[in-house]
Amino acid sequence: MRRIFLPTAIALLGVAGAAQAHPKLMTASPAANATVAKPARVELRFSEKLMPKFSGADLMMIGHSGASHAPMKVTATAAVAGDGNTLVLTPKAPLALGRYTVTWHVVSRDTHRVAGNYAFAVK
Ligand SMILES: [Cu+2]
Repeated sequence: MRRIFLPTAIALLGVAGAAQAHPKLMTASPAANATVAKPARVELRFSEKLMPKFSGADLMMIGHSGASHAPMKVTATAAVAGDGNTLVLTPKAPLALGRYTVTWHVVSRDTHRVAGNYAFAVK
């Protein structure tokens, strides 16, 4: 029975996916692979309104002084800004010199989940 209905379900999902837009990362600050002076926050602006409850990001330090190390989580709070489209990650303390990764996940109001990650450096 399952085998008969599964293709139909997949076809329906395909149609729903095409009709509604997935949230797309439009701009990031710091930008991917950028080297910046101590940023006060990380801002990720998406093409769709986000559901704050299901959207977040982690900031990891992955190296400094020219050497890599095991990812160390940076204490930070993630929140969706007033525009509804921007995920803001605010570190508790200023970021030390080094290399970082941002790993984000967002769910748009039409319930589509998208995730990604990128790296930047603080000089
Ligand atoms: Cu470090």
